[in-house]
Amino acid sequence: MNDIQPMISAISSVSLRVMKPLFAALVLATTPAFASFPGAEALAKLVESEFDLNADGKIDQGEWQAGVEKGFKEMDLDGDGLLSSKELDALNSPIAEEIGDFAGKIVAALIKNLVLTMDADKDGAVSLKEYSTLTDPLFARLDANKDSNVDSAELLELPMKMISK
Ligand SMILES: [Ca+2]
Ligand SMILES: [Ca+2]
Ligand SMILES: [Ca+2]
Repeated sequence: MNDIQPMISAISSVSLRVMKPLFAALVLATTPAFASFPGAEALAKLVESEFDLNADGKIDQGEWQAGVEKGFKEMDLDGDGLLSSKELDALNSPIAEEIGDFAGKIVAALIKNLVLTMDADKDGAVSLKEYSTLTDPLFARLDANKDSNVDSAELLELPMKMISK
């Protein structure tokens, strides 16, 4: 896992966008490098820019849901409502373009493995419903002050909250 450390630190906010912010957060959360990763702030800004539709500086439940669905649909290339392992493989080339072939392959494989762990019914693909079992409780965990909004400060905890139970 330590081999991935320099690659993770090479990830720019541009490649975070390519990876889809929530998946980038997963990668950060599950690598030992994430604690020192300078991109937690970049990631928070990116999630905010993609999710905060009315630009009031915080994400409410509706915006969260919409952002999660949008990211899911962007990766569901054939539009069948499932993320197949083939569709996850398709992340390879845009990520490789950002951080190089070798690192790109590793990061894409990491994302693929993480996503497929959500495949509860073991049909080899992840539905939005399965995906939501991760992202629904995540919103509540992020909303530390329980005001039904996730603000920029709360978003900084994203990688950490992603793996906490
Ligand atoms: Ca908002
Ligand atoms: Ca699909
Ligand atoms: Ca809050």
